[in-house]
Amino acid sequence: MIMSRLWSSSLVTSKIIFLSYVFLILISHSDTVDRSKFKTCDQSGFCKRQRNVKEGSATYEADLSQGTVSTSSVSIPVINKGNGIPFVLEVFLLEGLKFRVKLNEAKPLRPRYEVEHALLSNMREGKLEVKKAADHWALIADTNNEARVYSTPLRIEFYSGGEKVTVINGRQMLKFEHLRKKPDVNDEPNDENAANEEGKEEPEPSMWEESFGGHQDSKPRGPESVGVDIDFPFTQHLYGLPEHADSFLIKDTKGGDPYRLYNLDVFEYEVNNGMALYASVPYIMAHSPKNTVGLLWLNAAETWVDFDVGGGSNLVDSIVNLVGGGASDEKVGRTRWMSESGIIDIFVFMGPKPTDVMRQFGEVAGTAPLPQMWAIASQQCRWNYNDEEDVRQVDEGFDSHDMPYDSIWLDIEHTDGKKYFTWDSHKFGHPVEMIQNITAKGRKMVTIIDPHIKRESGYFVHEDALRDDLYVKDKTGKVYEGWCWPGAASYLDFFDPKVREYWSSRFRLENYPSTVDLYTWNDMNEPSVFNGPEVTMPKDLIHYGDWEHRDVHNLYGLLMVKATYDGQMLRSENQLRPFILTRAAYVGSHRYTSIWTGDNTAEWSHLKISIPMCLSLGIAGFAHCGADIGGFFHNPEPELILRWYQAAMFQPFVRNHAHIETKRREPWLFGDHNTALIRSAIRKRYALLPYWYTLFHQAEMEGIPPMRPIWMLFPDDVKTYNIEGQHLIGNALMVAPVLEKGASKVSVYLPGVIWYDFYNYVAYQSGYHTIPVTEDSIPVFQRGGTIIPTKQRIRRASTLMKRDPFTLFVALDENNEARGRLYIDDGQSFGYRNGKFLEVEFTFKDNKLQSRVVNPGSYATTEWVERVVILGWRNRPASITVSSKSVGTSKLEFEGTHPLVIRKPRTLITEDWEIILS
Ligand code: MIG
Repeated sequence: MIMSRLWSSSLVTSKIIFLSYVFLILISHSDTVDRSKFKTCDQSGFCKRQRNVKEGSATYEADLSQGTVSTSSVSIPVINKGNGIPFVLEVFLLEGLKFRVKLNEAKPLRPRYEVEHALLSNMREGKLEVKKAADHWALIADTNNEARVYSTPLRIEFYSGGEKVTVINGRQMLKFEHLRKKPDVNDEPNDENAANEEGKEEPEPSMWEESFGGHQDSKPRGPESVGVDIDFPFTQHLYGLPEHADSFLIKDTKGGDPYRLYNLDVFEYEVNNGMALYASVPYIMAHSPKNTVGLLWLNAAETWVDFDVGGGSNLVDSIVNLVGGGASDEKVGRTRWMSESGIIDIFVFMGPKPTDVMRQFGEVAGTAPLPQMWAIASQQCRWNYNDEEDVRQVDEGFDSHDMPYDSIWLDIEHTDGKKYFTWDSHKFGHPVEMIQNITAKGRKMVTIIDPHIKRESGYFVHEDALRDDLYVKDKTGKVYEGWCWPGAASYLDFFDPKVREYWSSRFRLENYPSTVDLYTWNDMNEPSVFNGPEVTMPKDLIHYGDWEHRDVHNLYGLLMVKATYDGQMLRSENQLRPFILTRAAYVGSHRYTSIWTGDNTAEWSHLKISIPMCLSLGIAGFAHCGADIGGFFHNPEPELILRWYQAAMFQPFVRNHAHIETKRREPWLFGDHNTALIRSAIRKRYALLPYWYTLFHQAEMEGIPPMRPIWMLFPDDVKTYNIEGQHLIGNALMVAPVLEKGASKVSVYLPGVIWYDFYNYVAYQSGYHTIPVTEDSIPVFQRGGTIIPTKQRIRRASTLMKRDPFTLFVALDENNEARGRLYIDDGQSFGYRNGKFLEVEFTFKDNKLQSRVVNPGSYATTEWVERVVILGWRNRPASITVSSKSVGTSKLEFEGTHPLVIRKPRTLITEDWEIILS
């Protein structure tokens, strides 16, 4: 403290110099997002009203005497003393230590929207014990977990292991705007309506209509926003809230705008800010060494979230902190959530460990299903491949350059005039032949299908939609007409079950001729409307069920991919696992689709941000996330695309994609030298596919994403909490990509005990290291104590490696032990859900490597083990023997000590075997 006061004046001076410097940089940067197209909180009526709420101003009280109790929940009347409006508070316990808190008006003027489709329908209830005290009820889940509802003033506290981990309305900032009749223009200002406004506030003009950027929002239903403070008294380390092009660790929003969640097509988005992007998942994790909790705010309307987590969101703010004597020592993470309509519906996942929270989230929102093997390999896309000849040449280019890839994608230009489910007859006149040419090599094709439907008579989707009433309507009940790629377009109302059924049927083979194994890219599903407010739909449009677009906006993309998923199931008659890539998403979209981070830019900062963006989406359920390799806009310099390839090969979803106006970007176009380096990067991905596939299976089973923040594995190592440029793949690999131009070294933090460079086998103790890098490498480490299954015979596509043998990498820990797992199945069907799979456990202990089939499903395979590489072995063994049913007992050839390479055990992966070193 004294130090900071003494230093403050000189610090302020230098901060101000620094600040002017930053302003100069900002001004000189030209290619940036047009911020004037998108609202700030101040320009969004409800956000402004909600943000004006002061601490301690809420006047809500719970009447415990009128509360009722059931086995898994309580229901308690609440009244807003300020205006007499009655509410109902419900608190539920779900099995597996999850609480749910719902607050709604007791007698709303009309129903308020409650989110549908996002969560699983079969959540299991827990068993609650309720202890009633004079001023609160304690809702006891088990000896370590409880929630307490306090009556006056209303607040809800959550305890885990004796620590208070979450508090709702602890700062008394609840503001729930009740539905009301529009005041008559002739009414006196002090009439009944005005008196019924929340608290003491004056009614604002923005309550009954507002406009932005020349668009009028008629707001016939008036103000109906909800907002409340939610605090985490145990930590300021909050993570997630995708999708933002920002750090994984959430930043303070004091002095800036709140983070915004409103699915938007943001042209040329910039990094390091909380502006809305294509996807919205109102979900965060709060983490400390002792506890981890997850918090889900289930509301699909426009949402803003404020964070008070220390540090300050911008320089001005940190100067204020410095002048004020430095940041305070308290470690409370304070948040406030604000949504334009709907109800308050909050889930608190009690942990206590990060992986517990992931499981709990998965039990509510579902998990990402295991993709087909090809989908986790490398994909090639471009806006656009021009014609069938172009597709053929690109496909052959991969072969002639000896680079594996698994799918080629067609963007919007492949259609007849942006009419989806059609083909341009000149450029793509023979889709069946074209696709068969691709699939014959074990590869797949993906076509884009967008939600805007061209208003052209004769286009079957449009005719069907008009005839069967499938489109979204405007507030007068007329079909809404917007502007998008096809020109005049209308939008299917995916909220209507009959529309979803119609959409799904479009994917039937007879309705979209080509081959069965054709897959789908759903873009523009925020939805993007070129001439709409903020490039999306007006909020006063009407959807199925008489809900305003305002209520359901963030769900539009989810319902589209859900219908697409069902469509692919129809297409393959349930034989093939669907693959969909989406741009827009909400809570639960991951049950149907993979995701990418949209239109990024060929800049180093965008390569860097791809890591936190996918970590953030990962903890929100999106196991299969990636960014356009090289950056969508502009042309990456060779060094950037090389480093991007190297990093992306260690991210879940891998796709090279670029804007129509960029130079061609196939991976052999950056000179022979770079071609070889990129080839080497891609081959590393293919070698690791068995490991990735095992992790994707784990994601489906346990809800844990393959790409993980380091603290997920090392929860008590606080040094991992701020790391944004490094991440784990599973629990065995640490990746630290090169993210700076011209870098010759990378600074790495390694937690735990011992790690090995995965490619040159150098051993590292835990701690900070500066790792030299060459052009051919980014630092990747295998953790001592793990075993990784790989395949080293790289072929043209992953599907062709199906029967190839395994090489195991055994990295020993300080006790000369290690373990690992392998999951295999046919890589494409749903057979694995009916036992057609195999799970193998590898253990190294007492100089013996054992392989045990722990889950002998009925999947039959001839895959075998061709090599074992042991890292951390200290002296040369006298002999090594293998024994199994199929090979009997025999001596093996080997060489080296570190690594110790054991050749050709030849054991089958389907049998138990062991290798003994003596
Ligand atoms: O307004 O389909 O993010 O990947 O290439 C642009 C053309 C529309 C946006 C997607 C991008 C895609 C492009 N689309």
